[in-house]
Amino acid sequence: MHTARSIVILTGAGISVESGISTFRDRNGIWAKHDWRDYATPEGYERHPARVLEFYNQRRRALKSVQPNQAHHALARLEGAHKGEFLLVTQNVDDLHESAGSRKLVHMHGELNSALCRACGMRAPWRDDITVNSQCKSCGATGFLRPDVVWFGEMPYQMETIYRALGKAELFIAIGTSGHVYPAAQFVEEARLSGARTIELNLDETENADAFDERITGRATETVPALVDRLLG
Ligand code: BV8
Repeated sequence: MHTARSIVILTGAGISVESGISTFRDRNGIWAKHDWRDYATPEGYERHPARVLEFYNQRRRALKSVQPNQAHHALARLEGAHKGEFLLVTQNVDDLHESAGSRKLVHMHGELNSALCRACGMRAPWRDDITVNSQCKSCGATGFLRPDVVWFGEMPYQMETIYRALGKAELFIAIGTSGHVYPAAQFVEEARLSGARTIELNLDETENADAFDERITGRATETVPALVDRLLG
């Protein structure tokens, strides 16, 4: 298996738990405290922009006090040592993969550290709070900035790049994702169609566990470094 020429990896909130960032659907997860319809949809934003902006401001501020964990570092090590093609697709909007050194990385659901202008479409790095009075650095419009994250009903980013990589994948690994959100939850099927071997790393059984050739149960900080050691032989 370590001879797999092309590897695609999908990560979800579970890989960041041990860095101190909550998941979405666990008992005390983000959606247990905030209704996703109010906080992660364009309609929710239109209804209460200030409330949604503050929800993301709090999560963006929290990034300043968390660090990547051994799972993030192991994936950066795999990317650096792997001779063939490699793509890391994350559903996470935190910056822990890039902080660990990952470069061949796609944030399909956007990033907390980026702002999007509804007036001109500008997407730009943004580490401060976004408020209803924030001004776009490109077009100068005030009050049109929103978090550059993909909400429900919005098209995820770089889907062509992702499907092209899945079409060539010989190994697909899903780490710390409940397999609940589409289209990410369908990537394993795409990879299988390309003949890839599929492995799922999670704390427990997920919704689409049956779609995987192999399932490794445990905490990401233990299972991911061990799998990377195995892949690098
Ligand atoms: C779209 C971003 C179409 C902002 C989020 C069928 C086909 C296509 C679409 C749909 C469909 N059915 C329904 C839809 C619509 C919808 C959807 O999937 N709904 C679900 C609820 C059924 N999908 C969409 O709307 C998507 N867009 O389809 O567009 C389109 C077509 C044309 C034109 C326009 C549009 C957009 C979805 C993106 C939504 N954005 N958030 C933010 O972060 O606030 S959702 C949110 O869920 C995050 O992005 C998150 O990453 C994502 C997935 O969650 P997970 O990462 O898996 O986290 P979760 O808490 O669920 O699970 C954590 C896992 O970790 C658990 O399994 C746990 O066991 C494990 N774990 C815990 N601790 C550890 C661990 N594992 C290892 N170690 C540990 N220590």
